Amino acid sequence: MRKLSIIGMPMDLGQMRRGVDMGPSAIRYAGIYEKLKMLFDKIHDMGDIQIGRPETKVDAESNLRNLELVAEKSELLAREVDKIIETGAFPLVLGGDHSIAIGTLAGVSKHYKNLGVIWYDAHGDLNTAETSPSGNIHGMPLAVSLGLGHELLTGIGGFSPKVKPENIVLIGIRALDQGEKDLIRKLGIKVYTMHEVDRLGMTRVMEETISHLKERTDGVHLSLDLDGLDPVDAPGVGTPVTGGISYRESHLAMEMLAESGIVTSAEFVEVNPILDEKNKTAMAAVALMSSLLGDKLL
Ligand code: 4U7
Ligand code: MN
Ligand code: MN
Ligand code: MN
Repeated sequence: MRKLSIIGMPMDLGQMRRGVDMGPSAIRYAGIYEKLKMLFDKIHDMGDIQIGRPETKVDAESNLRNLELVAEKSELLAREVDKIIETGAFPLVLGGDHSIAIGTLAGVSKHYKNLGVIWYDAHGDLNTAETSPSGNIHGMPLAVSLGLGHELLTGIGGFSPKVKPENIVLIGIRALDQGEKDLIRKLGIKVYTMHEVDRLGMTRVMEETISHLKERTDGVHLSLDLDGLDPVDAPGVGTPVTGGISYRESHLAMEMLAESGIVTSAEFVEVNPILDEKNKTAMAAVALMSSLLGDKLL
């Protein structure tokens, strides 16, 4: 029996723009249940993790915004994702800003010795407190999952690291900070920037990504930041960067992942309905989810 569990993580503590906490609600409103129900025998929408939202507090020592709350709430998400996998369902997490990936990956990676991660994003999200220009934790989740960063974050779930550098593939990248570039070179992380997407085409990018991960991983998590798409197709995001992946290319990527059967969990993050145009970005997210989970045009 094919089961899906949906969980909302309405957390906006990892960055400074309000509104991304309404992401799960906007994605549900875009028809997630209707679109996905024919693809599964059973869908369980678990609702949202309770976040609450006191005013922002900057950690005096590390300069990280909302450090303690992000850590506390990530722990809750990790536990829920862990439980979903134990029930045999596919976990689909709705963000929230990208700091939620810290919790998702903590929950998922408990179940895989060699978890693969596809990071579909304009950004690398590979900053630490030392390299971050902003102090915003949504620019750090991939570094945290590699075991780099504040121990309150890397220690979530009780173990670290969650993922090995050779099991990560970044796609759609076009805005890296210097510290992120240095880290990518140092660890030899596989990155398809927009240059490679343009040059090779999305077909080849996905063929290479899939064969790379198939060889070495026992499960693959897709972390899809809607700002990986071009702002024309996904305007409702907090940190848009022009020159992104198109809606059609993104569908192709999801369809190829569906065909490969390698993806074992997913999250769709950074949908900000306040900045959106008539819920366009949430609707794109739902359409991409349905391609990823096996919907076909014919
Ligand atoms: B997102 C940034 F400096 N790199 O660290 C930072 F440009 O989850 C942006 O990908 C991070 O949207 C963007 O603050 C995080 C900045
Ligand atoms: Mn991004
Ligand atoms: Mn991101
Ligand atoms: Mn963003």
